[in-house]
Amino acid sequence: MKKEIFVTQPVLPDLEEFTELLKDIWERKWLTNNGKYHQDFEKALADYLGVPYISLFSNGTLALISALQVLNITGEVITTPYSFVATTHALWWNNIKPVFVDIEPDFCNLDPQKIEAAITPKTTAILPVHVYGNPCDMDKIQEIADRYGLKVIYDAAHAFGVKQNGQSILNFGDLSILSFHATKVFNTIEGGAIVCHDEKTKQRIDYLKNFGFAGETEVVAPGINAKMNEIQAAYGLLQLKTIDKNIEARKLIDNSYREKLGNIRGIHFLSENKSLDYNYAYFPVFINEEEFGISRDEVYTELNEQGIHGRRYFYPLISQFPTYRGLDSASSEKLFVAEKMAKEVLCLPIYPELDLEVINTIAELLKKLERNLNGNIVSK
Ligand code: T4K
Repeated sequence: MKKEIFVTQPVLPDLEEFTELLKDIWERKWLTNNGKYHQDFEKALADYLGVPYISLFSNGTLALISALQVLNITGEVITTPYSFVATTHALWWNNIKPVFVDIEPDFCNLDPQKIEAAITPKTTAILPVHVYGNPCDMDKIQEIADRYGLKVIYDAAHAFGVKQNGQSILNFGDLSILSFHATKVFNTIEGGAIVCHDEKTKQRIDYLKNFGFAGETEVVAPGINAKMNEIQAAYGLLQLKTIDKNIEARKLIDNSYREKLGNIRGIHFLSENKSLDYNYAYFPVFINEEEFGISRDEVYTELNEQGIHGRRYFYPLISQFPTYRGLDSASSEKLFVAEKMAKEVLCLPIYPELDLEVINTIAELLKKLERNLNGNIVSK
């Protein structure tokens, strides 16, 4: 039977080392609520990422929902339609109106040139996403935010460990959130975090993720329960041991895709950003039907039939889902670039243990599928 290849596969920590930590947790009987491993993991993570303060969460979505509460965001928030639904859902759960703004074609991030036109008296914040781990134009976004008195919360779910000119991109904006879901570059099975710049804000985040408790009998805010437990924190501590090696392995795969698919007409990649320490979270290709001869969906189906399961991240656009499609900002003509990218994108498998042979198989298949402009299959 052919082995099924998925878009990603999680890396797990060494089972024996994890078992040792589990034995310790079993003895301690301290399972959650800011235990030893939670504290150790927070410190180790802040250190690894090069950020001053980080608060662990049970997942990235709760981190996002809570980040909006931390800054008391209300009214309207400018965001991107080209992301995972959780980005906009976090606004919805806070009773905030999402205002979609188009993306730029180089990295599929929110287009700063189009933000100002979407600002109204009700706008309180900007919620951009570092899509696929590539940084947004953070200087321009901050300039606009400062001019209009807006907060900036980065959805950095894909951006674990990414540095620009040697500086963690998590240090930009007012807050950044991370996801440690099983499908991410760095996983704690489920998990997430908020990165902030000062101790007071960290304190508020920590109250909010623990029902608002500031002491045994004192509740300072209508908080939620979004704490990471000890087992996940211990698992996360072990994951830090191999993360560099895993990112290095992803880099090889990225390079190999670029080399093997680079000269197929109609297959495009995102630009390479030379100022980055990148994490190679995803490998999106964009299939231009006119140039390639067949559509992205046909390629997606063909690959699936060969047992290679790419994913169309991010199609459909969030603005096309029933909850959001009635919004003025969801109309197609305003989201031209996002619609084009969503129609063309296919994220190919990338994970440290991926057999490099799979890349050859994908390259061969794409070459077979590529048609010349008269509709004939190009013979190779
Ligand atoms: N913001 C952004 C920009 C995000 O991308 C996300 C999450 C969030 C916020 C929210 O963060 P979290 O609350 O999730 O922490 C996946 C993930 O579930 C989701 O975390 C992620 N973004 C999104 C981009 O991708 P699906 O529905 O595509 O996952 P699924 O289950 O189809 O998994 C994809 C493939 O991964 C599977 O075909 C096989 C493989 N896989 C998956 C799991 C769960 C494994 O091999 N092992 C596993 O345990 O959403």
